Amino acid sequence: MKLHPEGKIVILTGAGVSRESGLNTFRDADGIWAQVRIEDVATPEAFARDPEGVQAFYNDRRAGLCDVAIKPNPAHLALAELERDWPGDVLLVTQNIDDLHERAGSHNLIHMHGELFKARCEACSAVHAWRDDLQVSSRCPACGQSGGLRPHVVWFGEMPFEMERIATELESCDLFLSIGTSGSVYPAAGFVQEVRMAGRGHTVELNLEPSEGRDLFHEHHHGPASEVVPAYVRSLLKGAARR
Ligand code: BV8
Repeated sequence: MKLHPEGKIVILTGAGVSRESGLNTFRDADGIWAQVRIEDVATPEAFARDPEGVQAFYNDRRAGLCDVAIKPNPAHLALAELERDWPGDVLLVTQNIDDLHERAGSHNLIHMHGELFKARCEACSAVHAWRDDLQVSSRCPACGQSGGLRPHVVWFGEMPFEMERIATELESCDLFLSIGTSGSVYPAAGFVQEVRMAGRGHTVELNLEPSEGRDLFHEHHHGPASEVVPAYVRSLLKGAARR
């Protein structure tokens, strides 16, 4: 596949890219949804019904992400290097709510499902950086009200962030990489279809195993992200340097 060195690259990542950093995925045998039900912890209805239970679920994951052992792996680092060294635009859209892409050095980044280290006030909509536990009694630093602070995370049934910007980028990209995602959650799982319908971008899946959307990709590289992603980025950058 010949990619113009000024070509625009859009990358989608999922939980698989953070697996080798020590964070659980969702649908693997030992995944998060094997331990808790989506309906109990990741919907607005669950939060209305059991705010303490939902806060505890995210407090656990937020504390886990603060663990010094959790750090970017070679896949995160390779994607940051691609953004830095590729002559064209590189946009990274992640479904992940961890901060490993930022810590690896990625800047042009959209957290379409929100961020674990942020809290949003349902009373005044202010969004705050937040690394401690969130309680029902936690007060919003902006409006002072308690009872309305929630994780700044997109639950099932809620609209992901920056969907218009993502749609525009998908339509005009020359290369779409899907990394570490099972392709089972929409609208993210539909991005490859959007690229194919635009009729321009070359689509590549880099995943431990074939995803649900495997047949929609032109190219596949299966294996651990920390191996297949750096190898693929090296081949892209070598191709750009030759021109
Ligand atoms: C919405 C944040 C509408 C919370 C998450 C059709 C169209 C639109 C919507 C729907 C639709 N059909 C159904 C829906 C509803 C729903 C949905 O998709 N349901 C599914 C279950 C069928 N979608 C929604 O509700 C979305 N919202 O549609 O809103 C709307 C319209 C108008 C107005 C208002 C609303 C919102 C979805 C977002 C939910 N939030 N996360 C949190 O994190 O707690 S989703 C959750 O799943 C995570 O974000 C996660 O990232 C995402 C996807 O999972 P993956 O990242 O892919 O992880 P998974 O474990 O599944 O797979 C890991 C992969 O990695 C595997 O393939 C594995 O093989 C691989 N892997 C493992 N190890 C490695 C590896 N790869 C490489 N290396 C390794 N070492």
